[in-house]
Amino acid sequence: MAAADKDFKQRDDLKPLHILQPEGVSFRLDGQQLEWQNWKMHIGMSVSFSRVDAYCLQRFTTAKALRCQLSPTMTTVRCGRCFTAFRYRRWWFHMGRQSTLTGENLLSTLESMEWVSWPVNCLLDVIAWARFITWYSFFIFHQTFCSSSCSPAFVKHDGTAEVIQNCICIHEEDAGVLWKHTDFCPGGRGQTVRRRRLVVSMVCTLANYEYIFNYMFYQDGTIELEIRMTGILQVYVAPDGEQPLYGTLVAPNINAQFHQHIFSIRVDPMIDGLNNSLVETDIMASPFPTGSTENFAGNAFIAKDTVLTRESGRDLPPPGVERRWRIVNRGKQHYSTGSDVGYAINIKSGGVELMTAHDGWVGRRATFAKKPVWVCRDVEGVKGGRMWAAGNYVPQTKQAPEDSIGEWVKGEESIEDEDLLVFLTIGATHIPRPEDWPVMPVEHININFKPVSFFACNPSMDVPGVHDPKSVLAFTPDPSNRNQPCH
Ligand SMILES: [Cu+2]
Repeated sequence: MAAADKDFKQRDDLKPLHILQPEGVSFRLDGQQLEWQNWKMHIGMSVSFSRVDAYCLQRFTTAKALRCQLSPTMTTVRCGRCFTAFRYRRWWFHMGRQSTLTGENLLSTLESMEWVSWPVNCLLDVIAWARFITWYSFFIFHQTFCSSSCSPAFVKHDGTAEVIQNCICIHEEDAGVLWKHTDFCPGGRGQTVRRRRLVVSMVCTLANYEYIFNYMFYQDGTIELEIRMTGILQVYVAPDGEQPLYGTLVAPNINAQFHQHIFSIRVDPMIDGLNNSLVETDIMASPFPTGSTENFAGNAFIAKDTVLTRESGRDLPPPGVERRWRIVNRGKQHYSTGSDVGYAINIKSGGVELMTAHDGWVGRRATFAKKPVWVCRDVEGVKGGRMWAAGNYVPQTKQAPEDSIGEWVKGEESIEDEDLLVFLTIGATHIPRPEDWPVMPVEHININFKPVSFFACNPSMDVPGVHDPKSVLAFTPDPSNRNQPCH
């Protein structure tokens, strides 16, 4: 920018912002085992298959256990333009095996990341006290896919092993208010508890984009997966006078194409045991008309649960209906509600619909993108387990491979009280803005998993409120009061 615009000047009105943890971090790391605030997990990374792999979680202060592996497995980025062979062919699996082994150079990208080892004074990607992990890779042909017990691997083009420096970052963040209440009466007492979250993150540069994966763990049992995207839009030089139908002229003669980022998130749950079921909940207006005995004011709405019985891809709801999903263990019930213990899946803020024709090249090859949720049995075949929604390999085919989600569900096997896999389709549809040029401000995709009838009550009631002496009034007419705590 500085070279192109002689008036460009970096702003100079930002004051320093430091995050301090004077007593150190609250988490402990022993090898791959990470403990923090009633969470206990194994973290791992499987670079050879391009995914941050497998967070095994266990709420170890209760009798109930949550174990869950979360892995983003695929993304397909496609462009809306369809006129020329070069453009309509231009869609791909960024995170598939082909991309990382023989295509995009994830390794060199990771090596070039400006992350430094702890303890540190200046981190460019994270402002926090952080711990970074270096993975030592081994030459492994067939990964066991369980990062809790094996080392992740990256095999270079020449077949040798590679060490990836500082590829995973762990840090804590203040995340606003955890819970708060003031008694609604004169002189009523109030209490506020701050929310803290543990963030496990990695960044990879895949061609023109940076993808930032943040796994965030909260004190109330919530898990959030956030994908952030930044980098440089895919563009081409537009002829003079062209008014693009499938893109945006982000600068003169620079056409940034419409596209989608679509991820498949593999969820391997174990909700208080191996035998789980998937419940689909439709929330809708009461079927009884306004004025009726059952709904005289017209304000009633209901939540209708359906336990899914067969392997399938699930549909988005019709207009006027909100649809949710929940993984439950029907062998364990909550002491008060009587409901099955479970974890709800919230993909509402990350949901995306495939915008191409479903019988087109993209739709036929990337079957997973056509449904928001897929559920199937977790079975081991002779060639391994069901890992990648779009297949183990990324050949240049126009059809989905045999070993992919669309084929797995065709057997329509029973999924009640079984060892399940749930695949979630999330993403973003990107209609570029001039403000995304020349480097795009970060876009967020967030989904989360929340306990439902899993804990007896709010599991974060024991988090203490903190009066932080470092929080001070921003403005005060008396400079001597500037460093006084504001509460
Ligand atoms: Cu984009």
